[in-house]
Amino acid sequence: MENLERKWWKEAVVYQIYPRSFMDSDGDGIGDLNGILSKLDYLKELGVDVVWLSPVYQSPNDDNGYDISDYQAIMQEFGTMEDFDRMLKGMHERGIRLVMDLVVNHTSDEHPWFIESRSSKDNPYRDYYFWREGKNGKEPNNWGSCFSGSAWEYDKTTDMYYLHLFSKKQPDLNWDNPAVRRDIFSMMNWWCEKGIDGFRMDVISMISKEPGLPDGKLYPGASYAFSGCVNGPHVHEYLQEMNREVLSRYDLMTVGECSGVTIEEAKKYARADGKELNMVFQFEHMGLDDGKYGKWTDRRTDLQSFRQVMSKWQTELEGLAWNSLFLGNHDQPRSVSRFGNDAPAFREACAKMLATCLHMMQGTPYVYQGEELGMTNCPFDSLDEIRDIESINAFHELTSSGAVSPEDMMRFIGLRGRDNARTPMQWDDSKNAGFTSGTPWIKVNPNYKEINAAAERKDPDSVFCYYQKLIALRKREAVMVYGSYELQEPDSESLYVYTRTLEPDRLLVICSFSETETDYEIPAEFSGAEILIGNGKRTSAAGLIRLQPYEALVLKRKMN
Ligand code: TEU
Repeated sequence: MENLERKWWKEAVVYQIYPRSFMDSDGDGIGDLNGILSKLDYLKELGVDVVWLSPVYQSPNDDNGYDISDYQAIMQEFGTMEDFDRMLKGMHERGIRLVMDLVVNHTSDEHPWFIESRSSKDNPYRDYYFWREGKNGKEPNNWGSCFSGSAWEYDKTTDMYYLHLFSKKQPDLNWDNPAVRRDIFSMMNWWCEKGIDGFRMDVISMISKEPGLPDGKLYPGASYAFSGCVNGPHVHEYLQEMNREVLSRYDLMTVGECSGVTIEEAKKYARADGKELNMVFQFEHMGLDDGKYGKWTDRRTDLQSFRQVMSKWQTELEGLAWNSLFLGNHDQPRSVSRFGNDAPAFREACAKMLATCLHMMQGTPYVYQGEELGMTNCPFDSLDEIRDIESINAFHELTSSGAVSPEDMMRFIGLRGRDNARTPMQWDDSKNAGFTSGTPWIKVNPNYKEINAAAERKDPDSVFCYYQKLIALRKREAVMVYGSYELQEPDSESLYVYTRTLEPDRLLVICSFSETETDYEIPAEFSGAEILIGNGKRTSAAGLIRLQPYEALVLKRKMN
């Protein structure tokens, strides 16, 4: 089977760092590169193989670095290029590879390309972006921005509009222009020559726009339509070109952030023949708790649909493309709060159970900073505590139209807002959780006295030590990486059970999503089998067992 081909990036565990919130070395309240350098031994101790670093390039920070004004310079708040080189060296010395965030669907409006582009209609950079005339005194089409409002901004210099699928300070690059592709590929080669080990590609599924930029379907009551700019007509062609011009020249790990990706599309982006990317982030399991106003709701993901979606991706990509496994990142709420139960009585068991459920699947697992501590969502008391442009814009849009009350909206932001993942990393129980000696740029989660790295590193029963074991296990057990997945108990109301098989090894993974005890009959073939890992006190498992709330248990047997 093709995906059984051994690759380092299949065997790796990736750790995502959101630099603004990881560690501040100079007391300005903002995390930085020297802060990361000072914590590399922590990452080594955890055992991760790869760091994915969210953007550290020069940026006016309208969207915390996802709006880049210079791709080849480091954001001043984060340090200098020398700091970067030292950090990269420090990672490599510890056997950790570095994957950089590549944000090339758009630039900042302060990028020199855009400054040129907006200056006149005949500027050589004009076609680096999408400029269109207004229609009847309105925007050129009905597309909405992912961050609320229209996707078009009027610019009086030339009396035309430019496209921005995200904030108006993030104009979309025109990938149909060969000069844009050439400049991006040359910038990527420059980073590769520096010795980085890969790219996580921001909204790469959105780079190719439908010719003519046609209106989208407008739903009743909505002011703007979905642009439909995902998996556009030339996206695969452009990625294959990128692969030829850049990726194939180095030994890299590449992962495309592909909102709106279907299984069929994922098979193209991440095809085992390696013509495009190694893997994609798909978002189907991230949308199961959406409601009428998208993510702004208090709906929760139910086990049935979660299991069905995860299983579909597990089985349908098998042998054809490779999965990325994640339950959280800098855009999502904390996984233990969202998919589990962060009440003190359950939090630790639940964080360990979710980690087991994810890391035992086929694909490359991602740990988002603090997830290895079981960090939770943050109680935000008012809009002034929110820093995220998406949440702030959505608050104004949905409350001013009367669609959602301010109280409900704050509650939804508390459940689903991106800032939940962006509160400072909780290092210890000293002031500001040991993140900064200054004033943190965003609220510190008040639970840092109980939940922090210093305490967990000392406690063998902690979430941190459990992650350590899980990561170490992956190095020893090829079946965790390459085994094929098969769902068991598809109708169970509280258990997610599956097997992994790579002859002669077979694993049975049992995860309870219930806050009460659940009885389960271990299948005969696994009765009495070795316990590989589990979050309970159990030393053996045979016949009928009573699972504790949120128990996880992995059994291993040898086939004859
Ligand atoms: O996110 C892409 C994306 O689709 C987001 O709109 C995401 O769905 C949303 O944040 C979830 O609510 C990427 C980055 O990860 C994000 O941080 C950036 O803001 C965005 O692109 C623009 O660069």
